[in-house]
Amino acid sequence: MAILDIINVPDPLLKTVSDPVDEVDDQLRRFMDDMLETMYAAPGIGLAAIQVGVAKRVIVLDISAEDEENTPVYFVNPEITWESEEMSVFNEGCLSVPEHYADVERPASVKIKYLDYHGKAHEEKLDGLLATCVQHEIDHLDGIVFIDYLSRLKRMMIIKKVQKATKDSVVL
Ligand code: GNR
Ligand code: NI
Repeated sequence: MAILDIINVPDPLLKTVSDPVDEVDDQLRRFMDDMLETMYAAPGIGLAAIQVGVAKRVIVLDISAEDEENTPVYFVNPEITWESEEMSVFNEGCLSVPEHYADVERPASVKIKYLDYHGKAHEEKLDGLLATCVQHEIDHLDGIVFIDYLSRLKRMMIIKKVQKATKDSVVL
């Protein structure tokens, strides 16, 4: 297992549309294990492969509370097959936009089709935080970061602050 480096905005890789996975094999499972370890270490509740620089349609999530047992979930080639008309607003953050949060409105429930850790196909309806988080992660697979939903001015301000914070944290 390994902790991988997470890239930040405005890294152009975050605009990449990731490629579907052909086969869920041991090599991919090892990569998903590394993604999960990286997500827990960050700490975060979700991670898309492109955030560690790999343009594959893979996401990992764990929305369990700190005092609960870990419940990792893996989604390979996830596709939204249905969205509720009902919307919900959530104050989102992103490991690639450290220390910045903003309200984002998304469908409150979605149905998604995906392959699991073993390559088995599923289709499930998700609500609440899980629905929000999966949509945030699938956006990453399509090159979209939550700040893309904000005004250009707000987005530019956040990107500048993230750039400055990352520069300041470099120990010379
Ligand atoms: O850790 C994360 N928290 C979070 C909070 C609200 C909505 C979405 C998220 S996902 C984020 C981790 C991340 O950047 N995933 O891409
Ligand atoms: Ni994110």
